[in-house]
Amino acid sequence: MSDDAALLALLRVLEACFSSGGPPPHTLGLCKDHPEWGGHDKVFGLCKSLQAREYVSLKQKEKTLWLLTAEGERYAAEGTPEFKLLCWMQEHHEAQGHDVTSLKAAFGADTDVALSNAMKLGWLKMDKGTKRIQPKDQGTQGDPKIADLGSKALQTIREWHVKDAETDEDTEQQLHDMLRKVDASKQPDRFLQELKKRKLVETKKLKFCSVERAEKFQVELKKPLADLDAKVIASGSWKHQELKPYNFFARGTRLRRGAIHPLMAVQKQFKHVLTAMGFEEMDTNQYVDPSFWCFDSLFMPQQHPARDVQDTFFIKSPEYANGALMEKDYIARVKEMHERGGQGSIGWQYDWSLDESLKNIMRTHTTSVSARMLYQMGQEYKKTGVFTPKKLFSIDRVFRNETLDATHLAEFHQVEGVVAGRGLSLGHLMGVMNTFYKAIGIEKLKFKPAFNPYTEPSMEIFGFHPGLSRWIEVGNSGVFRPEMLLPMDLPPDVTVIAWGLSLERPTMIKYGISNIRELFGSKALLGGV
Ligand code: FB9
Repeated sequence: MSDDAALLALLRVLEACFSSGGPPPHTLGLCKDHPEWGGHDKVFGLCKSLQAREYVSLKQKEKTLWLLTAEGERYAAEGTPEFKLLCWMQEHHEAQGHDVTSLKAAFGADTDVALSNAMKLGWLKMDKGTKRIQPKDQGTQGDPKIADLGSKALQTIREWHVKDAETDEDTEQQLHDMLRKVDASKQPDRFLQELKKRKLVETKKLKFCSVERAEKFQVELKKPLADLDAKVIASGSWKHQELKPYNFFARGTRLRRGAIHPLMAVQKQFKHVLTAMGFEEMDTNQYVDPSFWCFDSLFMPQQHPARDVQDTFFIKSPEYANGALMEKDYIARVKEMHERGGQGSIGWQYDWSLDESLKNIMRTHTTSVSARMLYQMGQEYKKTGVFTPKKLFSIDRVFRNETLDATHLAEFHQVEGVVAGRGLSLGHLMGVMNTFYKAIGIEKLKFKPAFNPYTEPSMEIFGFHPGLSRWIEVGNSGVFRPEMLLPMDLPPDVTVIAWGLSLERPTMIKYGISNIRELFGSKALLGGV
């Protein structure tokens, strides 16, 4: 039956109810009298629809229903286990009584609950010496002298529930009266609670409503005019039609539109925090770098495992950077520092190769950009004799030849903060990181000594995440080595502190993403987060 047909049928029935002068009809009775309308939920919906047209007014009501559980249905159909056990024991009479083991073997899984309830009901007695059990009253087969009132009570509740679900009256008192007839020795409400405790019955709240005539009630479905177009206005037909009230609270059509990528949302937050801390953003739009800036300028020896193909993407063409574009004196100072050290360092004591340093790679960290910036600061100092302290940051893609898994891709976005100034120490570094991480929601930090090839000392950073309620690794940090800074011609008392983290890890935590692949490609969770 279509909704309009059902609505018209309902209107006719309501017309008859309202005209009869009787009590207002309710959805339970309407549903019982008209099963063809598709059940109570459907009838409830039809009445709501008539209420929206101001044809009727609805009064929401609620009642508690008692109904049988699956176990209760079984006991109502087959009898309670305690009654069945009593009958079995009377049929299999043993003068000495029965031991529990033989009862379990003969009676099965229900034995424990049967014994416990039969003892409570006083149907059985146990010999204190032998622990053997037998019926107090040895009835005869077919006449156990005892009635299975539990099962009868369940049958009563089951039959009552069918009627109860169709009336709007509060029928619990009538149910009590019927249970008194089953077992006058029990208080009905206690009887019900006992059955509920044994999970044989349960209660359910039933919501329904009474239906009363409203101002615009009529036994026809006039569709209020929803769209006023030129034709309707010109013809004047709108004058004879009901206009649908304007719903100022209707939600607008959800527009399919773009969404800020989660990574970009977090990047924006981090940039805001770092800028507010006085950091300037470095120019990081060069993904391909000569190994020199990623490794050699950071005093990373050319044998370092991070420079293997297992960890780094080498560019096939052009395989080498143009060395002529780089300042020869600086390269010579880097070569000297790697081979023989100087100014207190013994260097790495190997034959440093220019060709190796000119191999082009996908940058493995944005620290290569930090190195370029620090070198420029050194050149500025050399030229002007003035050193200007700086706070710099970078957030951009870096590339690692990693084994891919749920938390690692061949690239990630590195966040790096760098502070160059005279006499900076680990204490300054801890202070800067406390400020930064507090601003992104990590109030408590712990620092663990670590090793980085280009910083000494170095620290792993751990933060207590309030949402995860546990400590997590939140980055790495350190003081750039003098062997990295001195070849840049920076003043000898200038130290540089730095720290790094990723964008992906905080983003995955923030948006509850467990697989990093959900952040990229066609599966990226854009509108969903
Ligand atoms: O981001 C990381 N964890 C993290 C960061 C922020 C965060 O925010 C909270 C919700 C608010 C939560 C977690 N990590 C660094 C730690 C781990 O995820 C780690 O397993 C993965 N690390 C990456 C390296 O993977 C190859 C994250 C990435 C990382 C590690 C170190 C640096 C940069 C990125 C660095 C550095 C550095 C050190 C010294 C000087 C200059 C730069």
